[in-house]
Amino acid sequence: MIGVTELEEMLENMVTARHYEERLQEEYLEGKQPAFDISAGPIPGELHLAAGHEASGAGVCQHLRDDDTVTGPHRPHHVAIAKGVDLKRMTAEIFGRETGLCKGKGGHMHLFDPDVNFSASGIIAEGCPPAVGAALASKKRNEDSVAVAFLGEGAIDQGGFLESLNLASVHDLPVIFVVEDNDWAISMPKGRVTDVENGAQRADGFDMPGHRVDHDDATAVYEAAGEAVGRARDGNGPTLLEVQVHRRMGHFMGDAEAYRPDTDTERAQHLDSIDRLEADLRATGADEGTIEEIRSRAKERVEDAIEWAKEQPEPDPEEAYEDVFTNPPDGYAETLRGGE
Ligand SMILES: Cc1ncc(C[n+]2csc(CCOP(=O)(O)OP(=O)(O)O)c2C)c(N)n1
Ligand SMILES: [Mg+2]
Repeated sequence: MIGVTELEEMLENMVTARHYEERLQEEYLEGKQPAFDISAGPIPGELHLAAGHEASGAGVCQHLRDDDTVTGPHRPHHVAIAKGVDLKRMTAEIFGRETGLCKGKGGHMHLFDPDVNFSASGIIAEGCPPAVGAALASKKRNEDSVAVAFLGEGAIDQGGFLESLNLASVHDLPVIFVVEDNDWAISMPKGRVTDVENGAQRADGFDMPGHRVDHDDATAVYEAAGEAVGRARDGNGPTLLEVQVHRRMGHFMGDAEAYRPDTDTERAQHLDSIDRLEADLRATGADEGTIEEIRSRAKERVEDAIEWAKEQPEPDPEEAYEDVFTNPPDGYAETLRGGE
């Protein structure tokens, strides 16, 4: 049974993520109009927001420690926040600043924070093999840390995902695969590309438990993830979880969503996991003051991170040639510069 502290912590992670993304949205649009110049403004490049996905990140990560590994999806902010990634350095990364998690070279999809073992990638299902690798390392070292890979329902037909399920199962590895089902892969509805309605059924072919949480209910995710993480930590192998979430916004900022029926967008905006979690918290006797305190603490943290990030220096363009390879041969940066 979930405790009040866990409910409060999950709510704080979720409202932090929601407010963070609302603020990123405002910052992102600055200078992009009228022709939507994607490279203009304080946040250059693409931006994929995860409003409506918060329950999955918060419910799963509530069970994790810093030494557990998480590989995030291409809309990574809610998971990163729940895993405890440094919010200031993550924001600096999104704003392309030198003090960002990846020195401003990764952008919002490529976050890497070794202090809490978090990474994310713009390549869908890419996080599955590294999560399996982290779980294998944990097992070989006789540790009880676990690994979690987050991916979207549109990525469950990728070879990397299916191969990862097989390796995880055959070696009984402490890894959990979390599929965030928001019904869409960009403009592609799930039913047109995937044979199963319930993605957790993919587990059946790999002899591992598969469980689907039908509503984006953080408490239900917490319960399901508790079982999966406990099983992995106790040395009993992998689990596949699928969580129904909702895409409250376009696939990325600037997506006109002409392919999406209005009723679907309205439905997603109506089903709010944050309201639902607040109701769960009230049911425990929590007063409005406690909820208000959580909300204002989250907002303050977000504002501080954004203000700090915007004051950070931009990287020297010459730096683009550094950190491209691991253990590079001498002089490689000069070769990339054109051999001068
Ligand atoms: C291997 C690979 N193929 C294609 C893409 C282009 N792409 C980016 S996001 C996306 C759809 C992802 O859908 P889903 O996995 O359901 O995640 P969601 O965006 O809905 O959260 C695609 C096809 C990619 N990034 N990586
Ligand atoms: Mg999707």
